[in-house]
Amino acid sequence: MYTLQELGWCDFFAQQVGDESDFLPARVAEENREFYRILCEPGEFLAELSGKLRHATTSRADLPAVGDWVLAQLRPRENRAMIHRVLERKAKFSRKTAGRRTEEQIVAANIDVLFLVSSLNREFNPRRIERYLTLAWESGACPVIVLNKADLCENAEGFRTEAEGAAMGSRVVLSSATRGDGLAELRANLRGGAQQSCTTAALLGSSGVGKSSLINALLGDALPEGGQLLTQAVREDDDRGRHTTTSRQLLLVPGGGVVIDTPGMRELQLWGAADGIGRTFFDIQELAARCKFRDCRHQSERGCAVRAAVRLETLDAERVESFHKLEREEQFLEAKQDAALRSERTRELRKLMKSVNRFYRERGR
Ligand SMILES: Nc1nc2c(ncn2[C@@H]2O[C@H](COP(=O)(O)OP(=O)(O)OP(=O)(O)O)[C@@H](O)[C@H]2O)c(=O)[nH]1
Ligand SMILES: [Mg+2]
Ligand SMILES: [Zn+2]
Repeated sequence: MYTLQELGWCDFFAQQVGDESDFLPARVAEENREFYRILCEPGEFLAELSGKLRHATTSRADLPAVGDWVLAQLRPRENRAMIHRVLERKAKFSRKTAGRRTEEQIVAANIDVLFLVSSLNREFNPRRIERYLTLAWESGACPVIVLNKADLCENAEGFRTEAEGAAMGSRVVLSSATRGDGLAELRANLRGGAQQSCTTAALLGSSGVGKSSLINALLGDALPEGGQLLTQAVREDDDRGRHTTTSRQLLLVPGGGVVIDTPGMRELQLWGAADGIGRTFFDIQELAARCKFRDCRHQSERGCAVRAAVRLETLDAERVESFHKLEREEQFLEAKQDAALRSERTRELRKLMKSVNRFYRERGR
């Protein structure tokens, strides 16, 4: 049994529900091909999409994702349910689907906070933090940088300073899932501000940084025996993880808050991140406004304020490189999206032409 509040329900979702009294609001806790594990007031159910909903969806992003609120019809005796509608999302963290397809993949829906987790060993990389931040700003959720495994590191404060350089004002938390550092701070972020509903946080980061370990530590005694999330030692030669978590999962934290565990991502490609780049690199944007030429590309132009800042060492050259790289990636993606849209239109036009031709042919008979 759950209350809607502890699952993260709020007015934003309530307002979307009309006179649909046959249906109950439920939250997607896990997704596995065509099956969904959903949580609602009466408990936990295994759900499928209704035929109508399946037919109405045109892209993968329209299908329910972990964290989504849906309207479902229950068959309590069988513990099964049918999903009829996906409610509009308050926020979503998306990336480009891994591989060659130009398609959006929703990593987590309706999140308020994103814990961007790194670990304080060879995995630590401010450039990766910038990439995560860029997508995080695009999501509508508030990013918090988490530097885990502080217990393994003698110079944790040094790492914090370096991370703060990439974070541009976002909060940075030092944590240790094994020793317990920072857990209170993470919990505080889950209690949220004035809103009456509970906060939802997703943990994102490379494999092996300790996302599942942090969740186990946050859930503590609330986990049933044997109910701990699976964790696994990292490879010794390079500190990388072994992709232990394989599917996304939503869990409730005792004392309030909802967390989403995610599998470590091998590639995090941008998806519609033009604004996110602007926010992540607002120091560079501000400098760019002072360049002599309005279309300055900060390469070798005269009067470039960005290059001047690099020369004066008030701006990190690698950060500028990271900015250029993400911008190029974003432009490339936009061009590909345009191409995909154009070929879609061409297909539609061809279909239309065929039916027009048929019409005239038949009339001419
Ligand atoms: N010393 C130390 N080890 C940690 C800490 N957090 C996690 N670990 C260890 O790091 C390894 C990887 O942790 P996981 O929690 O499985 O990492 P993950 O981020 O969930 O990895 P994926 O599921 O593969 O994405 C495990 O052996 C953990 O025990 C920490 O704060 N300190
Ligand atoms: Mg994991
Ligand atoms: Zn410039």
